[in-house]
Amino acid sequence: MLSGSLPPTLQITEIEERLETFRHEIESSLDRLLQQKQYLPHSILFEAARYSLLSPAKRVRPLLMLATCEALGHPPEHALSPACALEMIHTYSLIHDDLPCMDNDDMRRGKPTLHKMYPEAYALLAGDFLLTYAFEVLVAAPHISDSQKVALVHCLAETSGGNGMIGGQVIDMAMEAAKLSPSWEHLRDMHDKKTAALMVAALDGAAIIANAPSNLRKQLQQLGKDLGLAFQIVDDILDITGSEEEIGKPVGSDVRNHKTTAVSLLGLEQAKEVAQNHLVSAETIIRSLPYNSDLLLYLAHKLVHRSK
Ligand code: GRG
Repeated sequence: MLSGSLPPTLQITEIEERLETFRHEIESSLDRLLQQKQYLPHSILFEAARYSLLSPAKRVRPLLMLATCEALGHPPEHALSPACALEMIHTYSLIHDDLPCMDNDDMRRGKPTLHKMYPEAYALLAGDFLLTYAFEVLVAAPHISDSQKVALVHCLAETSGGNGMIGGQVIDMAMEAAKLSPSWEHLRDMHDKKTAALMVAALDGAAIIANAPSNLRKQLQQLGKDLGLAFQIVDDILDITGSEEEIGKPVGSDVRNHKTTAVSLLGLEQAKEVAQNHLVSAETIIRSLPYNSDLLLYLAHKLVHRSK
C-alpha cells in the first residue's frame, strides 16, 4: 500500500499481542451482548443481526476507542460496552447501505450481504435493531457515570445522525443524482460526515470516558477526522489496487458505478500523498498524548498502510 514505516522504537510484537487481546475482547463482548437478545420473540431478527455483526470485520472503530482510552491513562476495559455500541451503529449503516434502495451490493465482509440471506425487510429491521440496541448497551454500560452516559449518547447520536454519517450519505446520494463531478473540497466534506464522523465518535467517546479536559477533547476530535479521511482515501485506493479476497467485496466497483472518489479526482499518487499527510497530522496529535500511545500510533499506521 502506501510507503512509510513505523518508528523503530515501537515494540511491534508486544503491540500486536495487545491488539489481538483487544480484538478478542471486542469479539466476545459483541457476541455476549447479542446473546442477551437471543430470546427475542422473533428469533429471525436476532439471527439476522448476528449474521452481520459477527461476520469477519476489522473492528477499527472499537479498537480506536480502546487504544485511545489507554493513551489517556484510563482502563480500556471501561470502554468496552461503548466500543461495542459504536460497532453496532457502524454495522447497521453497512446493512442499510447495501440494501437495494441504496447501493444494492451483493457482498460485504467477505460474505453475501444480509438482504441476500434474509428477506429484505428483515435486513432493514436488523439494521434498525442494531442501531437502537446500541443505545440500550450504552446506557447499561458498567464503570461509566450517568453524566458520561448522557455525553456518550449525545456524541454517538450526533456523529451518526443528520449532520454526521446519515448526512454524509444524503450528500453522497445528492451528488450522484446531480451527475456532476464534485470538487475535492465537496467530496472531503461528504467523507468528513459519512466516514470520519464515526472515527470522531471513537476518539471523542474515549475522551468522555477518560474525563479528558475540553482542549484535549478537541484535539482528539481532530485526530478522528484525520484518521477518518486517511482511512476513506485508502478505501478508495484499495478499490483500484486491492484484491477481492482481501477487501471482501469486488474491486473496481467505484469505476464501474462511475463514482467520484479521491483517486478519480486527485489521481492515485496525489491521493496517496493526501492520505499520508493526514497520517502525519494524526501522528503529531498522538505523540502529544499524556500516557502510553504506542498502540494508538500503531493502529493509525495500520489504517493507512493496509491491504484490506
Ligand atoms: C445507510 C445511514 C446509512 C449510512 C451509510 C457507512 C456508510 C454510510 C456506507 C458504507 C459504505 C462506505 C464506503 C462507507 C465509508 C466508510 C467505510 C469505508 C466503511 C467500511 O468500513 P470498514 O472498512 O468495514 O471498517 P468493516 O467491515 O471492516 O467493519
